[in-house]
Amino acid sequence: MKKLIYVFIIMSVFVISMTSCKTNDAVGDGTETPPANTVYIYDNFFQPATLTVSSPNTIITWVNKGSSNHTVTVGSPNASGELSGVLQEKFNSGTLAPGLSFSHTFQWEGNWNYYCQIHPQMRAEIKVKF
Ligand SMILES: [Cu+2]
Repeated sequence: MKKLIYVFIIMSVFVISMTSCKTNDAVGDGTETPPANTVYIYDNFFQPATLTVSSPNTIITWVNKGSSNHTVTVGSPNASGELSGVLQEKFNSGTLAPGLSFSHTFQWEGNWNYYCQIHPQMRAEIKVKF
């Protein structure tokens, strides 16, 4: 009987610690809708994946809502053919720690692909059409 009680206590502690892990999440859960002209960075995707800009000099802000470092880097990691338009819009946030943000002003029309240098599978796009 004593053994059973110990097992119950250990299991309770385990369940409680699992639960607190879930609630100990100060970062976004990926379900929040970003405000206008804002992209949320999660682990490991951009939200929204495609953002459309329709007026010149629009400032887009990326906010790292994840728990890992990320970057916002124009271009595509392994498709050199897609880099032709990047002469106009150049941006690279460098390493963005959780909670940090980065902004870029778009002045040129185009479909600007970008990705995360730390997680090259993270890709998204800003579509600029005036
Ligand atoms: Cu990343």
